[in-house]
Amino acid sequence: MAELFNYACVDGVGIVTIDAPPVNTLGAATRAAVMQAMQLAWADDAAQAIIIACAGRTFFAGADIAEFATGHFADPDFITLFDAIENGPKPVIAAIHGTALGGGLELALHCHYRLAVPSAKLGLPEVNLGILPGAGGTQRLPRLVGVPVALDLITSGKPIKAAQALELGILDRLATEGQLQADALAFAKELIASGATAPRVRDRDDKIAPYRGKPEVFDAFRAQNARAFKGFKAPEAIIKAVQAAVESPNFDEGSKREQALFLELMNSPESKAQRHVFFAQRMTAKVPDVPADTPTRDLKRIGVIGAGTMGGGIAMNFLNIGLPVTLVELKQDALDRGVGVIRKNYENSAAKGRMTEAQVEQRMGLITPAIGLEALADVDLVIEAVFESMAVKQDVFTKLDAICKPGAILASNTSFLDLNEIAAVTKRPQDVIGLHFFSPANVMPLLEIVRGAKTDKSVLASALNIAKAIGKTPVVAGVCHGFIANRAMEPYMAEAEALVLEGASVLDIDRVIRDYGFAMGPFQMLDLIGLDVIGRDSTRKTVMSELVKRDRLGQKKNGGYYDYDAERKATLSPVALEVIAELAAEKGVAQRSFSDEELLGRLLYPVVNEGAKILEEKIASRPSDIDVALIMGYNWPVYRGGPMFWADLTGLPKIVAALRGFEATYGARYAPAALLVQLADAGKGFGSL
Ligand code: 3H9
Repeated sequence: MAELFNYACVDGVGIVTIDAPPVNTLGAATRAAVMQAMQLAWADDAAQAIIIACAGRTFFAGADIAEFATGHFADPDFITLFDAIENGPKPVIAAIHGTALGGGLELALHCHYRLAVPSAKLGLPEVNLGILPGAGGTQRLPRLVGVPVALDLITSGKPIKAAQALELGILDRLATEGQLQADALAFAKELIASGATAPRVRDRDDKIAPYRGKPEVFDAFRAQNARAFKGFKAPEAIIKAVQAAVESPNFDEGSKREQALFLELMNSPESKAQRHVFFAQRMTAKVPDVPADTPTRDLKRIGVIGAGTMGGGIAMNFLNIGLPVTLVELKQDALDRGVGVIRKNYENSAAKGRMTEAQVEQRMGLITPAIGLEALADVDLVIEAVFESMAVKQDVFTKLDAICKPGAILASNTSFLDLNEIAAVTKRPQDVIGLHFFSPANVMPLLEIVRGAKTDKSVLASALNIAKAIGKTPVVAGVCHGFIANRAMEPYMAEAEALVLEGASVLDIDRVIRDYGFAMGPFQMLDLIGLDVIGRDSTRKTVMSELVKRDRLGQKKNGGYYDYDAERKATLSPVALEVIAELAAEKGVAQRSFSDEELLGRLLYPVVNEGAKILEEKIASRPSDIDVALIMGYNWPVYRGGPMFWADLTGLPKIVAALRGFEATYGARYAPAALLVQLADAGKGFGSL
């Protein structure tokens, strides 16, 4: 254990330095190291005050999230350790750099003084893991910052900068950047010289007293955030814990309440799902046969073909990180319009105070608008966002092959087409890759990276790098129709259509999906994106294609499945009902009613089944990549953990049985995938893969 901490006494100050790379998580071994180092400091007669700091890139990043799965915390547990620090015989100063998060910040709140460098960030992000700060954070933070700020910080989980933490009273002072240790030492010596005591945050009452006997403060906060908190358990538990900090007869009672609420959350399916997502998101960039030291290409100049909604959104990602973009269109008016939309987007952000006018101009200045692909001769990465047609894309790639410099990466934003066929028209298929952005491309956090049969590993590694640089979560997919996210969700949309023809109500389907946790049901979503986006080119006669024929394009024109009033309030459309009835009669589909459970199974089990096929075909490297793709690309509710994680919680035998039932009634398209059956028979889940 010695290597996890260092203890030294300098000028009468005991300095405890913890070194648990990469991010100093407070797992059992780190907690033991902190305890051991503190005992040395307490016992050291020369040390009159103590500094706790961390080596490496950050102060403690919080509890070790993997430890939650064990259901308990090994000795010394958080409370024992933190109480010992708080009640110890000498004043303790937390010296913070990097990020003090979760249990890391809670440790600092048990120290008697806190200072941080300006670049440090502090936060209690536990809510993102479906839990609450269970090591005293909900009881101590309100005592420093008051109830409204504490509620806001803990339920949002958003870290704040050191300057704000100082202003709010979380920090006692700021250190000079790069001089944390020297400034902490000077601070400690000042404290010693002035005979300062060891004040405990738990003894403070001034900031919470004004909220005592005022349940309306908590009720108002609950009501204001009802929409954002819907479906999540942690925010409500956080509100209760903070309320307990205010209302409990003494500090220990409040702490007990925090503990009880924490344990409840830790064992909830929602938290298990969110913890799964935390690790899943960090796994996606790890591609089994592409080691971390794979050489990458320097991508300094970007080309984007197509200045429409997609191309413009893609371009903004690179402008945002200061990379110059050559934006190419066929015609001047389309180019002008595209550049104008980008400017408008930035100006809207500036109007909301998210960026300055100077930043708007700086980003706009990075665009080189151009007519014709010849302008792309010296870009390092070109992404085409032209019309989704194989002939059009092949034509573009044939030209790019002739124009672009050797070593340039040629990327397609195709969402369904065969990347290998696109690559085959070039003499450099190794440089061709798919970069599938989700609309709006400057907002949605997912980037599907499509690896062609001949894509070079360095090209893939470079794509993973650039994804990180623009702040997207990459998920690597093999080549197939729709790749991971669109392919997995195709059965869901198909089921929604099939179900209404069988007599299920549009309203019920949308409600069941919202109750599951999606922000909107499939029909609400179609109305929002526009029925023509998918329905115009449908080769089959569907409810959607029939609505499009009647010029009902959704919210943007005449309504779709719903009618919309001036305030965009939706009511079920009689026209849609008529179309559904006509089509069902024409196809001779028998009508019946459905329970909510049945609807949910019909809508979502086929997604799980498609996910299993995606794994069988090695389109995705691991089940958790599918979860991430659907959470980040389709807003699958994060507290369900994605379809594959949810399937494991539901139980694969149940899903297989349901699919077999559908197969018997409706046909072979429901047949459970071999992998799904195999796992269910073996009593295993996708998590075992
Ligand atoms: C908590 O504290 C509960 C308390 O209230 C106590 C209750 C009793 N645990 O993100 P990165 C791994 S809850 C386990 O790529 P960055 C991560 O998986 C916790 N592992 O680096 C990755 O592993 P790998 C509250 C963790 O520089 C590696 O470290 N705290 C943890 O981009 C590097 O991570 C949080 O929620 C962890 N806590 O970002 C903070 N943290 O290399 C979570 C990281 O094998 N962490 N790992 O893939 C973060 O937000 C970021 O990691 C951080 C660094 C900003 C610190």
